[in-house]
Amino acid sequence: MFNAAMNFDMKALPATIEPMGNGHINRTYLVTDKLGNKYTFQRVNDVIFKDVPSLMENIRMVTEMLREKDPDPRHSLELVKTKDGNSFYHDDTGYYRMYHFVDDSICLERAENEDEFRMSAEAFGNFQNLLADFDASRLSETIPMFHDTENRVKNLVKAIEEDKMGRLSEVKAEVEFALARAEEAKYMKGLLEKGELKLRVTHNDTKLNNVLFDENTRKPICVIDLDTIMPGLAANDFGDSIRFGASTATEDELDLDKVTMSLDMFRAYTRGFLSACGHKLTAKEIETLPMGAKMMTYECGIRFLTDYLEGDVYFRIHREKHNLERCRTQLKLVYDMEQKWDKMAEIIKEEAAKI
Ligand code: ADP
Ligand code: GN1
Ligand code: MG
Repeated sequence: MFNAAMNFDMKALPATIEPMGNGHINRTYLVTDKLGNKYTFQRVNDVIFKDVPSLMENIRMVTEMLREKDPDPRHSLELVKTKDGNSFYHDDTGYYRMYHFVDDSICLERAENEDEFRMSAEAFGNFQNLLADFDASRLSETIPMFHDTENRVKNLVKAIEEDKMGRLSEVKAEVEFALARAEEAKYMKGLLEKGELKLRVTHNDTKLNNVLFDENTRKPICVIDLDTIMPGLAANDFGDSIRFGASTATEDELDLDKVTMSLDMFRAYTRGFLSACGHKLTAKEIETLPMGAKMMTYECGIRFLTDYLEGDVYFRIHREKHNLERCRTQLKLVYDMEQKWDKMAEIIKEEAAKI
């Protein structure tokens, strides 16, 4: 890591490198140089992201645009270039990038209260506003069909048929639950194809730990994890946040009785999101927000299940059945949303009336 870090144009030589964060995809480190300056240093997962140079070009363009619109250095990520002026470094150990560390920032795995969650919604809603006039044709698709839920079902069916690890017999209940909802997986795509929903430039990975908060004020300062900025649906950005942040437990909670979708958190997020970007959304986009929540949760559940069946090749795991445990929380949340469906729709209506 030291060798790779040495290629970046830091203010002094690197002194320490320590692992940081809880992302499932990249390897993230905190680098401190000999003058005490801090940097976020990442090895980008090039198994998942097949074209890292194009991905880094997306990030370069987007971070430059964000910086033009809001020059406060704490409000957007800023790449540290390599000594020869590139936005990433590549050698036979992988692809690396570096950002200036955002001072006095923390990442939250759980919101402590509704206010914090509402503020994270404002951060993601504003982020979507800032990207609204970004020309989508300049962006590469970093993971094809990323939120094509129907295709995610196809991948699950393939994993079931192959049963590479011989794990299928252990996950019969999860498979049955997932496949019983396969038709619904086509719903959002159907609306898009009929022209009832539109593509926007979206973040696509809006979990709470992809926003940096100020450690003193506990207010959001900066949206991070820009790897999946691509054309997408507003309801999916809304929904992925609900999936993670409105849950009453962590993504890998073992006691499923603890896992429910909090309607109070759902309302708080809705309020924040609509206050930030609701005026730009069509009536159909607003109406489909609950479906975005359900589909992002369902999709994430079946992605964890597929990965478990395929031998844990995508998401980083920390224990043997981690992906299965994560899958179970997501499917429990889907079930809980189904019980609360009418209430969710009502909350959306009530909050939309206030915009
Ligand atoms: P991944 O795709 O693996 O999630 P991220 O870019 O989201 O990669 O970084 C992984 C994690 O590292 C984040 O969820 C967060 O916990 C932590 N992290 C990244 N950048 C910072 C930062 N500037 N300050 C504090 N934590 C950070
Ligand atoms: C991954 O990169 P990270 O850890 O923020 C994943 C998301 C999933 C999430 C589940 C590029 O997010 O799509 O929703 O895990 N990111 C990618 O926690 O696949
Ligand atoms: Mg992340």
